[in-house]
Amino acid sequence: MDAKTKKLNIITAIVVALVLAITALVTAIAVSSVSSYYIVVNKNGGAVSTTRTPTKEEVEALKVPEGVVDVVYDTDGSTDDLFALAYLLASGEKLNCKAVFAAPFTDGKTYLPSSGVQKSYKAINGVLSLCMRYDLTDSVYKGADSFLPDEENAVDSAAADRLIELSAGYGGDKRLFVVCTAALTNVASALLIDPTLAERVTVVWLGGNSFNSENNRENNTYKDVAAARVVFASPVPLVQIQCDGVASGFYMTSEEAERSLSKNSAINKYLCELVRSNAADPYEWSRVLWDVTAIGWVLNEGSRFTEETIALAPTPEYNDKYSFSDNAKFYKYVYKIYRERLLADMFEKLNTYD
Ligand SMILES: [Ca+2]
Repeated sequence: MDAKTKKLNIITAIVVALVLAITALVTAIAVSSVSSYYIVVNKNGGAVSTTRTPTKEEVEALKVPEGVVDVVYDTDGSTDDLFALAYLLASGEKLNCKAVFAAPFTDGKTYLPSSGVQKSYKAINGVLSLCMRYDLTDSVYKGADSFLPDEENAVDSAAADRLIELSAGYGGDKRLFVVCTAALTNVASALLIDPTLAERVTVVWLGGNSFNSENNRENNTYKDVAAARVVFASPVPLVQIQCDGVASGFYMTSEEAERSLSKNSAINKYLCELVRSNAADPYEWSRVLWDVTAIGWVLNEGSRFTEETIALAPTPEYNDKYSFSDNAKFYKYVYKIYRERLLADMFEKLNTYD
């Protein structure tokens, strides 16, 4: 073999090696981009996969926001909501609370959504007062006094109107974050009144159960399935923190509350008393602070509190299951909560109140 042939062989070998390496790399990227967006559901409604990938804009809109962001909080004022509200208001380094919306609910003592919204409104104002956030007194709005009648008609309310009004200055990279830890009635109504709202806000919702739960019969879902369906079908960027199987791991014991809420402030005393008085029996040592996880997500820079993934959005069905379609939008769901880290941040923030 002469020197020229030897050189040619070496060049050929390098080119072949490069082509093989590039092929392997392209295949790896293709495989990872496909498998990243699979959803596999064992129990709660079926399974779906897709070869579509989200656009850059979709991925950006679903990211935990960087820097200080404006938020509104839509809440039904139960015990965990009030922890979440006090935590949100103490997170001013990151979250600028523009408004709080009272959401409708019903339970064993509250038979009508219209009564529920009044109770939510009262509970929100009680926490604002204990947190001495009198600057927000005029920023609390009552939501819908009934759940959606169907998927086409909104229930008008001061909250829905205010959300649309507030969203005017947002869009593109600067979104208004709508954190909802209740039935999605107010958010869905605002989207039905003004579908362009989807271009200006990102919705973070605590609701629905995990895909491997037996069913999707979860309080924030089944009270207003129509509202959930409107929001999941809308192009609005959506982050779901699922309840059973995900947020259910974010529990706090009474002992942890008593020991860690060490500052003797009015809000800490109130929250501790709520935990004590809501315990059904003396052996109810812990309670789940579901709604705090939704505030945790907006504070989740560097994935310090939650782990999440982009997937095809499911559709909440009226039969308490999810269904799936390859045509669905991409959304984000949380599959893991770092309990101690989130609890520690919440306790530290709550201990800043005088
Ligand atoms: Ca709630």
